[in-house]
Amino acid sequence: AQEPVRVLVTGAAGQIGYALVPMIARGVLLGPNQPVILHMLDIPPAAESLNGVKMELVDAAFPLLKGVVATTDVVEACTGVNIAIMVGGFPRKEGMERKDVMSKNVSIYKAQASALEKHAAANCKVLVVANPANTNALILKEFAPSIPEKNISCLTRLDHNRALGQISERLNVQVSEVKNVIIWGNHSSTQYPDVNHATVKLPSGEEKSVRELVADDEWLNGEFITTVQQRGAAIIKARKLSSALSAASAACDHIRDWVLGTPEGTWVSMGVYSDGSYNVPAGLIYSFPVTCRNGEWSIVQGLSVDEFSRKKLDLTAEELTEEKALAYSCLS
Ligand code: NAX
Repeated sequence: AQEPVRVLVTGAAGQIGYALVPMIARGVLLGPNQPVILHMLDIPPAAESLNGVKMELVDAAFPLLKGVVATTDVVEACTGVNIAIMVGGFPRKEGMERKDVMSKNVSIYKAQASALEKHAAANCKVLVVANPANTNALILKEFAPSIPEKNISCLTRLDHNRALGQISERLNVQVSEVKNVIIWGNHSSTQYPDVNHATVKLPSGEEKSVRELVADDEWLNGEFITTVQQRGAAIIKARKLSSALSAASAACDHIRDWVLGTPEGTWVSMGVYSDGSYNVPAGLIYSFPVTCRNGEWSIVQGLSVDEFSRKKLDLTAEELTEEKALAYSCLS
């Protein structure tokens, strides 16, 4: 039998946590043959609720779930974990300054970085979901210098999946036949959803470009982009709660593809440490198109970037540079 993989979920008593932990325990994250042990972390005010989630996990009798650690102790939560999904954070509340929210998250991610660095399994892979996701991941990277930078990422797969969904709805094709959209940059409203290389597989088996099939550049360069950028707000308006099941599902997609690989000819979007590819400043956590193999991502190289796209790549990079400066100013 395979050894169980230990998966940490922080903020596990929250909305996304509640949707995510059953997916992990069912094998959505690592496949139907991989046993898992769940490590769930939350803060003391949520301890009782976290224990309730643990009770439900027991009640669900998941065959793949070999153990549950539910704790408010960061060290206990991080010990021996192979995968860490960081969903816990400090949300922006009405009337709060951006700097105050940043400052709270910087201190959370600094502390959790140290705990992961000291206590996680060697080669632990980290996915940051909590906002500001890119910058939280950057802080985590800075304060866990012994974790390889290749192992630290943030979630933009939800935005990627939203873009696939919009194209699928517009063309009235199955979402599984749409591929190779790209989310560039920050998981914020400056992100750039790019369809210039995206394709659809037609029933005949032929692959056609999304631009050609949609045949409406005005929509693709306008409403499509803003719909994807503002989808989170639209969900809040409709549900009076922010996206949870789609975020949990995207987190599973992100880790699964990272660990098990992307299909031949398909790329996905991940927030990763920039090496300067596509003239994006090095040293930011920026969302790029990536393929994954043998547990490692690589940025897809050589895609053409037109003038329209260039401006959008730069705009979201500028925002991330500014966020990085704000985060650093919170450290001093
Ligand atoms: P909730 O407020 O429902 O849950 C957050 C949980 O984190 C709470 O249970 C809270 O007690 C816990 N928490 C707070 N500080 C903690 C700490 N220091 N250590 C451990 N746990 C801590 O929020 P939810 O809707 O689940 O969203 C979680 C995060 O995901 C938010 O930051 C949200 O902005 C972010 N999102 C990111 C997305 C992405 O695509 N990257 C999309 C969805 C979501 O908006």
